Amino acid sequence: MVMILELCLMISKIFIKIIIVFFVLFLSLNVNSELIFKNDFPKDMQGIWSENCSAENQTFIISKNTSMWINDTYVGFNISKTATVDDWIAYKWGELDGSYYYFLKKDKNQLLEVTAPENWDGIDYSFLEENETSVYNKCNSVPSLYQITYGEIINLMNSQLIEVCNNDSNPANCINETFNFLDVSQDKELSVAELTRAARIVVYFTFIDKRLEEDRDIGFATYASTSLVFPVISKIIIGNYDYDSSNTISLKEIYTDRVDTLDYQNLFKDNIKGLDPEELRKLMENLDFLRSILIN
Ligand SMILES: [Ca+2]
Repeated sequence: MVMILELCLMISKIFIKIIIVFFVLFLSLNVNSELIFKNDFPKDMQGIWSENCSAENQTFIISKNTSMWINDTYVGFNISKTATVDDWIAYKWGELDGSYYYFLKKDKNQLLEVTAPENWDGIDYSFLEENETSVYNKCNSVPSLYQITYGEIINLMNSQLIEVCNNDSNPANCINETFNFLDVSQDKELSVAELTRAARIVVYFTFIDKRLEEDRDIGFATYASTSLVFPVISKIIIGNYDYDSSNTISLKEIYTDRVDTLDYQNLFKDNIKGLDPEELRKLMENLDFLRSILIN
């Protein structure tokens, strides 16, 4: 009798163990298979990193919700939220041919990075221990050559623009924030220089970002010539829109061309927040027109 009782107890103990093991296994599989990218990059990972800061031939910049990788043969800008897996921070990097997963971890002052295997199943995390780890050190600044070449994009990373345009459901806020970002002098007017900067950003994302080397060569040629050619085009744009002859263009002036019955003074006092969809559509059309000039 005692033996049967003991056997029952043993079986139930084993059964409970099996259940626990299954539960833990199920839970861990479940957690692992559902990478939910919803966090910002942790504050202590935001900044400028490099395998060798003093060599100035590679930089990895992380902001709240973007990252940028630059070296001699590649440049890419990525908008990403992160997910937490144990003590790793995961983020997804989009390329023209698909997405890649990267895992970051702080180790004292250094940043460690492991790349998930190609066609990763999202379940097996053994690569975190087995794959090669890149080690980055914190740098004080972006290499000056990269700063000169990609300064506008690096500023874009550190602005509110991407967050507003990605998260805010009201497109008017995105347009407003874009104008604010482009208006470096903060005088509510876009000058030739500010429009040229806008054109360089458009050229970067159209021809250079994440492109293959031969495509990028064309992009860089366009990028460089933008600074030479675009001031002339800017003047033409401004010439067509500059109703108060300020040699600059305001959001109000872009808008005025198609819609002339609105009370702009009051409209722009409130930072175009009160636009109804029809007004907004017309504003978009005008901005689309601007964009087509910038690209063509
Ligand atoms: Ca300005």
